[in-house]
Amino acid sequence: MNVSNQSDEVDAQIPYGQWVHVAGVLDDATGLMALYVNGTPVSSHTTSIRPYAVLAGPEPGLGIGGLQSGATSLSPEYFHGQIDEVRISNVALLPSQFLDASATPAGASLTVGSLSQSSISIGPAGTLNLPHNTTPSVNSTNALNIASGGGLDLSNNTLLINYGSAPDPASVLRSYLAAAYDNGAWDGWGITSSAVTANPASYAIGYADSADGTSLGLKPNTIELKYTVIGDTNLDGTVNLADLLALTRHFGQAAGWDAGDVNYDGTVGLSDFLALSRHFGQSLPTMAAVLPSGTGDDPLKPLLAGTAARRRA
Ligand SMILES: [Ca+2]
Ligand SMILES: [Ca+2]
Repeated sequence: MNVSNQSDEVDAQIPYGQWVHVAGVLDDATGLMALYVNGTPVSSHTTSIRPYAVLAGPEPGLGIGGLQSGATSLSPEYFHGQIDEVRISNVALLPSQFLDASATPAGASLTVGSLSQSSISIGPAGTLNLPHNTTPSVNSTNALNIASGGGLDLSNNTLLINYGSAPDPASVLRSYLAAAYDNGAWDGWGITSSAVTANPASYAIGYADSADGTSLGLKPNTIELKYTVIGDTNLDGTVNLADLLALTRHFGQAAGWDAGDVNYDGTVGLSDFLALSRHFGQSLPTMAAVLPSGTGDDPLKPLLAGTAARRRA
């Protein structure tokens, strides 16, 4: 809209239920006004209209997600959905420029309700966050790549990686978890969890690989990443004899979480045994409330008690 209240517009429809990249361009020199969806021009024409004011002051002449006067009763027209990573440029960019991933601002962060993507790639300054859910969500992808410095916050949710005929990514995923784990602090980059960070003494993100055995109940070529109790090697939510046996079978060997490496250093050792035994008998929060905390207990006491209980059964 210009100073004489004349206006012009370009329109396009966008699909429901998915993220799209929308770019609007007005070239002051030529008057070309264009709208791009995911980098493809969808609507354009040449206009003589120019914005009536600079982008400053009480009426800056720019609204994103609603009309400038959207807060008033005159035009309560808000965008019904989520908007993220808004950028404004002082020149009319070409698609190759506004789609340049390297131009993504540092610290870009995206929160999504759930994930079902063919692949997930997170840049060195990006974070992708799943919300904490009362009933944890089960998400899926075929490939996960996180650049050093980036983060995927699973919170208390599950992610299935169906890697198909691609190389088994277990060791790469372990490196992402080791980076986030940071020797127990859970303050690093990689596969993170705000739920674990809130209580790193009790919980962790465990992972199980279908390649490690059918007892894990996974589809072939699948790795499950799951928020659970430290020591729950088979990801059933409880640390019990099955987990202890998996660990003792692989003691001293190079192995993953599902074989007892619960500190992500790639081998099953004494520190893994002590961590598991500290949490023996414990379950995820719904049951944890009625079970005594193992923190600070003699590691063998709950371990032996649990073993005895299993024998009676
Ligand atoms: Ca278990
Ligand atoms: Ca270990």
